[in-house]
Amino acid sequence: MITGVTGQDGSYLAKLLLDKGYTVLGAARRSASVNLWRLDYLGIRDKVKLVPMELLEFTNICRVIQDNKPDEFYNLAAQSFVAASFEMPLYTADADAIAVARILEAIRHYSPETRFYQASTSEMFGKVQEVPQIESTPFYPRSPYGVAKLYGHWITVNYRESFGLHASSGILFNHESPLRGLEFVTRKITAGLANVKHGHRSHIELGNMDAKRDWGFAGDFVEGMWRMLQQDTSGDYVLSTNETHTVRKFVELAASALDMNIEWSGEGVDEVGTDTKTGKQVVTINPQFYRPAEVDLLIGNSEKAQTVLGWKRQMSFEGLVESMAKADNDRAVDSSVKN
Ligand code: NAP
Ligand code: F7E
Repeated sequence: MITGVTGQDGSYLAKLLLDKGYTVLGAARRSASVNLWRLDYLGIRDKVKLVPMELLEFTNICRVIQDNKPDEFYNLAAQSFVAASFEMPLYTADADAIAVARILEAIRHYSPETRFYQASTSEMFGKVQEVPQIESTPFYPRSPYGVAKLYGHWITVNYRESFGLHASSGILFNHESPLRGLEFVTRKITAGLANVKHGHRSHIELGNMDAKRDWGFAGDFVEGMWRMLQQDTSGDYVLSTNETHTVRKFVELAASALDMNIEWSGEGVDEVGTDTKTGKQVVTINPQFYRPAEVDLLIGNSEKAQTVLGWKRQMSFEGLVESMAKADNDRAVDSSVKN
């Protein structure tokens, strides 16, 4: 069972498990029109059995777990956009923190043999206390999202230690793909620049260009999630690429994959990126995209995952940016994406 099956990671994980011969129950919240475009993109829409599940509704979670008693339960559903968490701190706490306790309680009572995976995050390191970050690095979250996820992490550890559940927490650094949501900076850049290239828009507006992230490919990271649940004992694992790059660097590589060449001028809110091939200003800064508190630098060390799980990322940073830019170029050609 996968919660968040309609999201980026949920869809890649569903594909991985189906390819391994699993029966996949995809827990999705009720909506007037359930968002299945990622499952369509991967060609698995008809292979995933959708089960209605709302993170905020304990009775719903209990019934679903009692009825299905899944062998493995991956909790990927969340309000996952950091910027939105500053506007919706209470909802984010309910969906990203308390919901984890709801699920663990239901597993404890109705299906204690179920192996549980919690989608924890490098955002818990926030204002980093050491470089690079590993499993034992002290946490210092910088957003309501990071704070909520920290509860989700520790309640997972606590149910493992208190009740003997096979409950693992994956502390995952940023992972992206052509299926990333459009509000996250990577997809905003690749979709935005592809649409600039094809004349659907004039430029893109970004926030903090100096932020550094450890960006990997989502398809590699879901493999690590699965490996965690195949271990005899549960635990906590960092998954990362062990490299870090600025947002500015991501823009440069995406532009290059789209046959553009960015030259920077100005500083801070006056910084501008010009495509030297057309002479047009294609990147400007809008302080609206700055955050009340920022995570300036993330870089992980996934040595434990490599040693214990035999996990290592496969796709390079450059390959990731190129694959996202190419996918968005194709989408922009048929002009169906205007973001
Ligand atoms: P995503 O694309 O934003 O997907 C989030 C999923 O959660 C969607 O399927 C969404 O359903 C579902 N959801 C949200 N609120 C819900 C609710 N109240 N009840 C039921 N379902 C709900 O996120 P992602 O990038 O795949 O990330 C997967 C998980 O990993 C998240 O928990 C995220 O916080 C965590 N994480 C992500 C990264 C990363 O870099 N991607 C890194 C570390 C941790 P709808 O389709 O209906 O909106
Ligand atoms: O921001 C900066 C922004 O929104 C990355 C989620 O999956 O990974 C993700 O969280 C950086 C930040 O991702 C814009 O300030 C500049 O420093 O793509 P993002 P995130 O906040 O790192 C973690 C690991 C998760 O767990 C989360 O669920 O880019 N930035 N300009 C911008 N960010 C956005 N979104 N938009 C901009 O215009």
